[in-house]
Amino acid sequence: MKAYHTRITGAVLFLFLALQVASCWNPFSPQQDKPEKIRPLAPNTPENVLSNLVLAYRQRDIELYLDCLADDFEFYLLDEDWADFDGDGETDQFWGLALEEQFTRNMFEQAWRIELDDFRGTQSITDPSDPSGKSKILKRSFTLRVWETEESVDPLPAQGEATFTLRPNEQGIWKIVKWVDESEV
Ligand SMILES: [Ca+2]
Repeated sequence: MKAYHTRITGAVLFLFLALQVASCWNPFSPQQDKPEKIRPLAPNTPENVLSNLVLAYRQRDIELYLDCLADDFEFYLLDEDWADFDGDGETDQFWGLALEEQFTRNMFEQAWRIELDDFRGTQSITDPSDPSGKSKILKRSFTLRVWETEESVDPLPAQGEATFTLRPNEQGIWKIVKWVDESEV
């Protein structure tokens, strides 16, 4: 599990697995450390959507989080993180929106404290694989810290790089269609 602790994937998965077996968890615990609500930005640029993604983490707002993701969203894992996440007996190199929602909802609902710094980086290029020429690829680095419980002295740190592909719809609303974990191992 050690490698898991260095990346966003790991923090999410570790919490998901650890809390699945924690039978004493109280879903109505008022002790979670939640910040005040801030309004999200209009999702009319790729950069605004990534800002909203960070805000969703900070506010544990699963609805805002899902608003940032396209219906055909895919999260691609590092090779060493490949595993059978959906239990069909086949190793998965990525997962889709349903598992992303499950893992993230679990973390938002159960972690004691979540801190995600602003993404670092400004690169934005046109996605050469999109025949419409509209999709953009943004590479960013991030630092996430997750405390599992109030008693957790040290957070589960996740630092790394991610490449996001975003696509606008006909109304000019941007969503993330692909998130590739590019973290150094
Ligand atoms: Ca599978």
